[in-house]
Amino acid sequence: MREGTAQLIRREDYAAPAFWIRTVDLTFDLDPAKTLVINKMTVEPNAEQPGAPLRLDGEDINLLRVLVDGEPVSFRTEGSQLVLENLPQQPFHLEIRTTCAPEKNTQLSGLYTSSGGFFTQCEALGFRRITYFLDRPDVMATYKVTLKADKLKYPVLLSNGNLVEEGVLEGGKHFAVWVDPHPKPCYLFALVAADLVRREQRIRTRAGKDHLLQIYVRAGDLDKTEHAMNSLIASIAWDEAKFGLSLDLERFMIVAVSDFNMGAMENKGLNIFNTKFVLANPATATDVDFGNVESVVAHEYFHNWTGNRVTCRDWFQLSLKEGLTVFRDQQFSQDMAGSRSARAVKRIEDVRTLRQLQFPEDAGPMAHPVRPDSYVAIDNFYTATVYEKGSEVVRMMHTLVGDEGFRKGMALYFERHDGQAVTCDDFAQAIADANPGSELANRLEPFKRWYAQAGTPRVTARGSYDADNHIYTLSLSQRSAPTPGQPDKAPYVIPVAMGLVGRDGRQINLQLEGHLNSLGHDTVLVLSEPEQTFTFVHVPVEPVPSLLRGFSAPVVLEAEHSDDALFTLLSHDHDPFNRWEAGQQLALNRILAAVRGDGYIELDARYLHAMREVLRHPELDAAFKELVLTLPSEAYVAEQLDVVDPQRIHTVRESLKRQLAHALHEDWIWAWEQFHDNGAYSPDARSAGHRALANLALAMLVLDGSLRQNPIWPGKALQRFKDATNMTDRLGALQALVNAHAELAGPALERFHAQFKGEALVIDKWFTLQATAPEHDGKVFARARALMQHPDFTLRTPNRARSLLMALCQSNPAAFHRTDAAGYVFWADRVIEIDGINPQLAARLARALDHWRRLAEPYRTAAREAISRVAARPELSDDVREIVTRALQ
Ligand code: 0A1
Ligand code: ZN
Repeated sequence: MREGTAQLIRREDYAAPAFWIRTVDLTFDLDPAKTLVINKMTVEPNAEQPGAPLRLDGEDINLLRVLVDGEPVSFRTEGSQLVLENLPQQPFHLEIRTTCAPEKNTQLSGLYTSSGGFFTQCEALGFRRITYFLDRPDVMATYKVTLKADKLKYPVLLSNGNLVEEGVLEGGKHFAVWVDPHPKPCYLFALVAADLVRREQRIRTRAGKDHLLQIYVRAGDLDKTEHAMNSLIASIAWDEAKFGLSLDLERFMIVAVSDFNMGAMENKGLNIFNTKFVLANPATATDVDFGNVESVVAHEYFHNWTGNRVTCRDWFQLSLKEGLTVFRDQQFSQDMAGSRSARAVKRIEDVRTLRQLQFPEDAGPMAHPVRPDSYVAIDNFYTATVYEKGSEVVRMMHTLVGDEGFRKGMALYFERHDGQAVTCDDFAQAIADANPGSELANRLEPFKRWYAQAGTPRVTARGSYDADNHIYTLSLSQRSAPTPGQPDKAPYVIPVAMGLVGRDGRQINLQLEGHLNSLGHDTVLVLSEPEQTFTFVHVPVEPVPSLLRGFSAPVVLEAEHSDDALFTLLSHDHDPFNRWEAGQQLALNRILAAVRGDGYIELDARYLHAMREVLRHPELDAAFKELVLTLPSEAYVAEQLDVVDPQRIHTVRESLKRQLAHALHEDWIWAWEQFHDNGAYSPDARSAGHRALANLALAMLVLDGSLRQNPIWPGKALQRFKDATNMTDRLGALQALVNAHAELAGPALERFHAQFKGEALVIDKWFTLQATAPEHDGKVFARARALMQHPDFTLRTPNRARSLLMALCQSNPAAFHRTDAAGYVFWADRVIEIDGINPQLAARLARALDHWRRLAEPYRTAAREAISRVAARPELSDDVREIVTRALQ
């Protein structure tokens, strides 16, 4: 275990390395218990730091010998580093032999075994667990890799680049030699040795080059690879068409592994994926899974340019590749979705994720800038802030320079930096320089505060209408609360996309005072001061402002719209995002009033009428309707409150859901009838939308039926569950029963388990479904705790551990936050237990209590005690130590 050293690493301490490693020749003699690694490097002293010692990183590996230009040399170790002094001042050969024990590597960082095969994960600091190295992204080398292993057990031997040789060895072994011509940082190194089968396809790209695409999986999973292959082909075409970026490898491989800490990894030419994000067929994967596979395949593929060809100078720049690549995968998925409305649905989903994960992060003890200033364990900084907020920062640049300007900016970025390890500043500079005179170029320095300052800014809008002169004045102001280590904030540059909507729904022409030209119906205001006023002339009627269209900046907007204004936007706004937003705001206002008041809520006829109108609307897409009719999550409601009582929020939200289920009964039946029969399965956005709305309708009908002891809809759901021909419908029906606590849920769950016992990803769903059911008399918590003892449960497979524990502790506030503190006791025990196995996973779970300070009593005190109990353990990993220390600060 990486333990105890707990050194704070600071961005301002960055210094170039004292040596460069130019070439690496690695030989692996693969054995689960003891793998021999021979690492031959050519090393070049950095002329700017003559005489400095060479300090190589290593972790959990046994050093056998060190040779410089073929001769043994003396060395010392300092902590986990190997230190060599008095080295030649010219380029020299360095050979290091080590061994490691892949089968004991339960952290899943470095070289490890999974289902009897060998796999690697090197980002961020895994390569040092394979061999001694300058384990930092600004050291780039070309790699030649020789793999030797038992031929029967490990028939497939893969590494980065191109296969140049293979053959048999004595003793039943075989070998393969791979050469990657592209210099890369060691975090992009990968190897796989396993018994796998593959789907492959040859393609010719627009650029006229031929490529071989391969997806490797375990035998039995081949029928789940078609969607990933299609997604890969579409990604390749998109990057060529959109940015002129072509695949630079003859061969591009994806390998699926069931033990993996994250989603997937962009190793050069050899992407390694969590099975969850590559395997999908209609029988075992839902529409959401299909969407995730598409976007993760695209994400990893897009990294080939944004991450691999141009990489990060240091890990503080992580968002350079992650924010940009998330932005690219989100744009890609929108393009794949097609229609304007389907694009908006994707945008709404992305914003929902941002608000659910990133906004709370920005408001808690782990708040950090998109480009952090310091860290203890870099693994803790693969966060929603670096990824999702990072993507929003790139999106704002895109908004400020336009689509064509952004394309030019990307071209300049690659022209300047291809083959280099660079910083977030370099990226922003390239986009700005390619667009002289743009709002971004004119305000680049203040814009970059988005990289430097943590916290979610709040924008307040106030409008006033002068009916006599037809003038509408909009005042926008911004403020940002202090975050850990950052008491004061300078103003941000905030693009506010907007329009003005008449009460009758008409779009109002926009013309700013003092400007001759009309701006049409849509414009982007740039708020860069603490407060600014925008005056619109020739406004014929009092408008409702539609602000932050498409969610043009990652801020909290306080528009203080009246119900009237919100109903106007919900029915008439031309921006689908703001239409959805108005519906959410209407629900949120009602929930908050009840939570702050006496806890009682009775839905008003006007709200119900508006929801009915949306549900029955002849033109709106089913997917959009489903989003509007889904209430804001408990987590999002909690976000709005200074003191959070999770049980109270749950009670209020559940009550609202029941009323919506009951009051719209006939309409839900109508929706079910309309959308439940989809014919043959296709994962396209339109069919998926129909399934989503049908499933919501079914859930509402089962909920209402269960409450009224009417067995009709629970019975129909059970039938649907049995007859379903795809996982989306099957799981939807099962979830309707489970979430309504219907009697039929028990037998259905058993049947589901029996039917899918061989399908690990489906069994994960089975655990999650039970752990995320709405809490009811403590039954859900009790059930989840009992499931720990289920024979299929293990803490060693991250997907399985997450399927139960993250589901309970992160995604089910009312089951987790209990007045008797049993949830927190359970949490602390699991964090400690998992930390001994897999610190990265433990640290993720540890974050479930980030927000303890905002909890009401008795939760607050009990949560603090649980965190303190974890923090008091002397043998914690740095990963968990960093999380609990920050939480208690
Ligand atoms: N770069 C990957 C994410 C990733 C990070 C760390 C990992 O192991 C600890 C694995 C994957 C991505 O953005 O997809
Ligand atoms: Zn990424």
